Amino acid sequence: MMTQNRTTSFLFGENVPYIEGLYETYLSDPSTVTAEWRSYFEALRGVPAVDGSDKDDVAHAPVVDRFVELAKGTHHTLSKGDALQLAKKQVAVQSLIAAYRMVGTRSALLDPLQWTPTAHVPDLTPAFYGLSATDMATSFSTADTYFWDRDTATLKEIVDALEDTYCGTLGAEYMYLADAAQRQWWQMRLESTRARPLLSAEQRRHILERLTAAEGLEKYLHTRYVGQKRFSLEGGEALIVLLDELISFGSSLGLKSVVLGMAHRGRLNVLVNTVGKPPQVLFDEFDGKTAHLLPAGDVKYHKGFTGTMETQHGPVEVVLAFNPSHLEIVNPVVQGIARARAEKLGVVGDGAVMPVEIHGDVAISGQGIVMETMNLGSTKGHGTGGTVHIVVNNQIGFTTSDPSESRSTFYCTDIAKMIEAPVLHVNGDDPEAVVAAVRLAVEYRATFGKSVVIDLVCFRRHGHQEQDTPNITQPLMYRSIAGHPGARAIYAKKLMDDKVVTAEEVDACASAYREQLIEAKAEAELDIVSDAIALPNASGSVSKVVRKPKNSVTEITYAPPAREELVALAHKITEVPQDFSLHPLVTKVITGRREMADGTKLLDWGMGEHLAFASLLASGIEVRISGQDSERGTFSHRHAVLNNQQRVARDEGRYIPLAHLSADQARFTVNNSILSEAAVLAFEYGYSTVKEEALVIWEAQYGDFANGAQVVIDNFIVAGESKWGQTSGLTMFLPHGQEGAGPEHASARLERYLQLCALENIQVCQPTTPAQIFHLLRRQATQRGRRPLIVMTPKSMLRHPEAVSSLDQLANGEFRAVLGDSELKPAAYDAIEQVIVCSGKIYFELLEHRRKNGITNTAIVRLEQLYPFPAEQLAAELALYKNARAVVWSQEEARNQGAWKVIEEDLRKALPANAILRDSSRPAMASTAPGHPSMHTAQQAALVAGAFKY
Ligand SMILES: Cc1ncc(C[n+]2csc(CCOP(=O)(O)OP(=O)(O)O)c2C)c(N)n1
Repeated sequence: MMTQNRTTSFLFGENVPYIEGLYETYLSDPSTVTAEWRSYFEALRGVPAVDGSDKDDVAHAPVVDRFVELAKGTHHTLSKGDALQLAKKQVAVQSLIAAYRMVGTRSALLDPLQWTPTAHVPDLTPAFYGLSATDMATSFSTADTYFWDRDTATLKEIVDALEDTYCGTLGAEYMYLADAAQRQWWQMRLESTRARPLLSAEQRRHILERLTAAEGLEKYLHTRYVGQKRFSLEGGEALIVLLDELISFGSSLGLKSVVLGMAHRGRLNVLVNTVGKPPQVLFDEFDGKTAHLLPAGDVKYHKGFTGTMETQHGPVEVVLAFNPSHLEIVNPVVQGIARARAEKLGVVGDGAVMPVEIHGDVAISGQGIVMETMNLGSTKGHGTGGTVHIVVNNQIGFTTSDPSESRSTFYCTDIAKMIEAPVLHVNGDDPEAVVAAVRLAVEYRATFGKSVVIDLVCFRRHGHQEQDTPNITQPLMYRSIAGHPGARAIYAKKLMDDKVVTAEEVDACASAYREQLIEAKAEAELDIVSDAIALPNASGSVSKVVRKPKNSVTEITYAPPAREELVALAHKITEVPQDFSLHPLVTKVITGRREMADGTKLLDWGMGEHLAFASLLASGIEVRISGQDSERGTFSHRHAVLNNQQRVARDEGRYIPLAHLSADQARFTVNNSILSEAAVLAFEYGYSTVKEEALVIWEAQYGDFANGAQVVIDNFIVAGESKWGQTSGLTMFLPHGQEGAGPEHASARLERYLQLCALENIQVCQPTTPAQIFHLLRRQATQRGRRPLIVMTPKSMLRHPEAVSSLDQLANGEFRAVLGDSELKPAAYDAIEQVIVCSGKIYFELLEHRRKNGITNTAIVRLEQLYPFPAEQLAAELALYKNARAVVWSQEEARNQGAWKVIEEDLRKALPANAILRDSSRPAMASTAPGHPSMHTAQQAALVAGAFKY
């Protein structure tokens, strides 16, 4: 109620818009305001019109000024209660705006099938905040917090704008971003445009053309290859529009390269319509005409390809990574490829290389690797400047369509909130909204270097694959799908209604695409497709040469550095900056290394490794190591990073000797990584496929923890070359050895790696001296044919007094797959009645036993490489012992584990004439090692003694 002669003025700034609005309402219909307001406004009628006419004044400024004048006097003022009421309403409006920003997407029109009922969201109704229908015409302030071209708007206008912006076919979730600048960025971008893109007629025709291509390819394949699996994209054709816009719009912001990872769904379509794989090649694959160039090969919907898309702003390279069937596991591989490519192009951190992960709605919410990879994405050693995640959300996963079966989150994308990635949900039937979403996503990433998600809500026209009958389990959903005309038809109609295209042009577009395919098919039938183009590798180049497995990966193409060079490097890596305060334990390590450099002390494992790295770096070969504690080393042997104990800030006082060898040395990177084996190993694998020239090492804390990354080992590391021709020189360090520390810290599961060996796909080694690890790493970095290297690495042996080498052994030797008995003189050979063959740390225990017991009839030979099995070298070594009647394989692993069962046949072939073969192992176990230290000790003693029994 307005009363006169009150001293409290309502004319404080916040009320001005309200009164302005009320004044406008009064001007259009004086009866709609209360009598008091009416008389109040009438009092203002004497105010001259702005244009000097005698018309009613509709300009606001003079009115406001007049209010102020009035307020200064004792005329009309608003009662305290009314002022409060007005303030409350403005707050209510602000709350409503905030709710739309927060949860508006819950009532957005996202589902092309309208299968999910649109939610009633109470906090999106004005009534929830005490606003009523009579408030709809009232004006409120929209200044500052609302990105619109006006400072005031009626409540109705505000609600309409919010509905358009947040509840149309594009829903946005970003309010959980902690950074206010980023939230405002989204508000500005979305609200100022009502979340619609500005598109010319030409751009709209282009969208129709892309939808036509997406649908056209599937239809063509459907009729040509009836019943053949292709994992059709139909229902999600907008993906092709999305990717097209991602690349072309991205290019306008400096994008140079896109690395895509995706599963089966729509992959053939993306290969042809986005990446540029010639359809002829695809037809050859369907026709089973592709030459068997690789030992195994793979199905067509796992294949990768590299192409270039020409855009207005220049070419963009598009890489689709090879992937196995195992859903989502390609994500970290894509990250590794992207990081390595960015480093190669010298553009890390500027967004020019963009990883794009395409997920299924059921897979993204089910597979843990999604979270692990997201967690990797912004770390120092593994960051890629933001990933664009796209979910082809067809609302079904094989036969599972009810979210109550497939997830516990509201949206399938909710995992992305963990990394505060904004999520744009968009209806796949509205390709223009898809374009809006992708532009926002790409610009956001380019601006903030952060990840972003596009949830493309669509459907799956056919079964999981084309032999599947989806109606069995989803009758209702598939009735709805049967009546859906498809995104292309819907958009074509829209453009026809808008007079952007004619019906004839729509038909002509479809025929033109089909004609292209028909021509390509004819070409494929003439067999003029080159096989070579089917084999691009992840480095982005199309490999024309298909490698056949080599005969030997032990071929050495390097000479070790001369002793003086090694000594110089050894000194260099022990230099510490002035005023740098080392921890006493590190001082001891560095002092020890100096003595090794001076030749007054034999080299330990840490020094062997360090000198391998240093010598490679000095000769221009990059070295990169990642693992959970790789800087120091889990067992404190490496100390690749020195930490100033007087450090005053978190990011200072670190010194990396290996990075300070010389100005022209290669890059050295050591990363303490996130605590994920699968994601980091897969990342390093992807990285290594691009940086073929580098020594890339992934290190497990204990070897057995790599079992969480088994899928990476099975599907990429051991099989990538056989399936895809994708080579990698990745090295895995797996601490291994029975030391009484319990079941989970004992075994790197050597047997598993050996079981995965074939066609010289990998190398499995277990070196026992610093010189051997030195030469092995150098061999790995310099040998011609790159193959992954699996190294069983030491724990206690890191400090074993006998596991030492001289500088000469580094300067003169080479890696030896078999080490003969170094304690025996040739004169003693004839007395040898049995030869123990072993691998790894058990050697030192056998040696000790032999010495302690004065045994003279037994030789001990070390197998330092288990695969490729050094058959000739071992046979030659064993043949030295003419009188040997038994060869004993000694291992500390249980009999059903370790190397024994896998190499038994190889050992047998290397036996000298008349010798028998037996083993001395730990008894077969279901676990890897005893949990009781006393049981470990007893078993260890028995298996060592058992090896000498004759
Ligand atoms: C790790 C893993 N588990 C199971 C499967 C078998 N599989 C293949 S596709 C699929 C459903 C995936 O659903 P979604 O992620 O929604 O993708 P869509 O097929 O619907 O596109 C399943 C379970 C697999 N390939 N990988």
